[in-house]
Amino acid sequence: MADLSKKTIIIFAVLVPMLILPLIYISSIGRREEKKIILKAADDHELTYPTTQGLLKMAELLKKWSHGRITMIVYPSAQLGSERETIKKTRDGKIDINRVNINPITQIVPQFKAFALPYIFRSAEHMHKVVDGEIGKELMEYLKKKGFIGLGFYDSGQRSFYNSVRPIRSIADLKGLRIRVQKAEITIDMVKALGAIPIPMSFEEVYTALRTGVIQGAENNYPSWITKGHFETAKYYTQDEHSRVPEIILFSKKRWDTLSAEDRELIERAAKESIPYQRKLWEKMVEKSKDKALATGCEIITGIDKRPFIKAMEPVYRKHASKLKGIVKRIQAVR
Ligand code: GTR
Repeated sequence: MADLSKKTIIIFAVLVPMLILPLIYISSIGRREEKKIILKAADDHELTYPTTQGLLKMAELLKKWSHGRITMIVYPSAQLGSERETIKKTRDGKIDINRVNINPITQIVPQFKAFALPYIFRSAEHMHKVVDGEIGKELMEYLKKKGFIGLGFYDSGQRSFYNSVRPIRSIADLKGLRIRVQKAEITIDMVKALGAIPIPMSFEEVYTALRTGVIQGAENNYPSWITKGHFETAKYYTQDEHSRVPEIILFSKKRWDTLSAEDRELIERAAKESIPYQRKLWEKMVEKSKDKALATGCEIITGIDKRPFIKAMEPVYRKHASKLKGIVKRIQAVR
């Protein structure tokens, strides 16, 4: 009898762990794998551009902080589609993170027109105070109802006109020029108000359209003019600095809702930390782009009288700003 209970104890002591431990191990693998997260991120600029670099910084931080559990894969150069297409895909949960410009977002959340209005920001500092402050936070809330979480704003400098026909020194020089604009009502109206012909098309189409003469010019910041090769045809860049429309990091709300509170917090923190990094790179990139333009024989027109340009924007303000319920006044009051 004593022998039997001894045997039973041995059997239990050896066999039970032999059977149970592998089961515990297998189920723990399952749990670990379940927690692994892969995030797909889109940008329409190439790998070396400050916005893409900002996303790569985010990816690096997420990997480090999650000890390799969260992988963020950045797809540059519009590999996942044009800006408009990727915005739709982000809403549908097919892309998790998307860095886009605010101009196309104004078509989804009209309140963002406040950031796209011509000459609304006095300086980079003014813009940073507004977008990083209460007004920026308020506008992010509207995004949620449209399927997005806004994680922060990157710099995009100032947009100005460039073209292949003549140096633009006054509004009269813009008359009749076919100028590509982003697919946003506010940019279309701005170009019309200056007497030029707005031609909406995607960013990816601009290079060929300039070459073939479908358009004679476009408007963008210095880095985009250079990196996308537009300067090869459109050699005259006029620093009229009509807008300072920031970039935004969007997260798909569909995917967001599936993440744990801890992971959301990590993602928010990584995005936040990537912002000063991107902004620093931005300043350097602007200088580098100007140097390249001058070295390749482009003409940069500076010191123009901006007052007539500002005045010409009155109809754009009447149409787009009056519906913004005081946001414009609040932005102007930010010191
Ligand atoms: C750039 C912006 C791009 C895209 C582009 C455009 O400044 O970074 O994402 O919006 O302008 O004009 O389409």
